[in-house]
Amino acid sequence: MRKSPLPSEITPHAIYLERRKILAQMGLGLAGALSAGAAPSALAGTGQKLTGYHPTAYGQDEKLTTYDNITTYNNFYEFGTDKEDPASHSGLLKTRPWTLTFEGALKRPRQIGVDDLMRLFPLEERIYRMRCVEAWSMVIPWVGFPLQKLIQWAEPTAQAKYVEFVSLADPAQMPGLRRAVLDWPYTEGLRMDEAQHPLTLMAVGLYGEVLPNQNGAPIRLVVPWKYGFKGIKSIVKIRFRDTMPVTSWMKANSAEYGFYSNVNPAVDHPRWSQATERRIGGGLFEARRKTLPFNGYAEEVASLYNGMDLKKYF
Ligand SMILES: Nc1nc2c(c(=O)[nH]1)N[C@H]1C(S)=C(S)[C@@H](COP(=O)(O)O)O[C@H]1N2
Ligand SMILES: [Mo]
Repeated sequence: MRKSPLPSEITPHAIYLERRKILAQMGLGLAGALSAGAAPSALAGTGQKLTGYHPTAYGQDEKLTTYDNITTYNNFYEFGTDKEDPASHSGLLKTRPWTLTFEGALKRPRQIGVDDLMRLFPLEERIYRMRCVEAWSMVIPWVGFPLQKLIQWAEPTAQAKYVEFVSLADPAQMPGLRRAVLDWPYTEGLRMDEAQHPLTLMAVGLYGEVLPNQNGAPIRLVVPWKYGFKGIKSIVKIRFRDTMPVTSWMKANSAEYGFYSNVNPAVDHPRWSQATERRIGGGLFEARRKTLPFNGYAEEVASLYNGMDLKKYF
């Protein structure tokens, strides 16, 4: 299976950070992530450990959001529009067997099961700052692999300029589909170069465990320099296209949600400011934080948008 199994069989989230510290001291390349002080979690988690994943240098020198907050304050409208709905109503989601279908501009259409996929690519842990368009943020230790690798494997043709992602839409498993809050299935998209950027992750876990359903099990997208809604959950289809996909949020309200949706404190949402954000779990008296261009990842990604008017292409 995956390379270099690590002593990562430790269960309680309470000692999670301690483990990371030990790994760092062992010289396993964990940088900057010693964000001590995340509170112990009262929740059990999925209980399914992911083993053999590599800690990486992608760490934020910031306190991790607690497991409880990450898994009970969610947006996953297929299970309802309240923040607690996904945790309460995603219990029926069946995440195995799970097949990803690849179609469109590629050498040949393909399908692969999610377990086979996880065997193909070594898993990494990456701590990313996440910023929702609703002006709140979290710091999440994801486990996954770069989308770049999956794209290489899928062998798109030169026609592929965009990648379109499609979530599962099964009313038997997803009670939120009864309401037409969005044009189901949830779809998202990236430009090919965004999709192939090394920061763009396909996540299968968090806090060292298999993703809970409410966070997009069994596999979801994570694009840390874009607003959270680009991080489409429970993906069943990936389509390579020569034209820009029209995403669910663009269909719902194209004046408020553009294709790019890069985190940009200088471009307000028409109904609220994007200049600051509230860190989830910060407590009543914690000051709002200044939102950073590209959510703090400008050094890595700003060059993708050279010469583009980011007020126009919001
Ligand atoms: N299929 C699907 N994916 C989705 C959503 C959704 O409603 N359906 N919500 C998005 C939004 S708005 C956010 S902020 C993130 C939240 O991810 P999290 O709950 O794991 O923090 O998921 C995104 N992915
Ligand atoms: Mo969001």
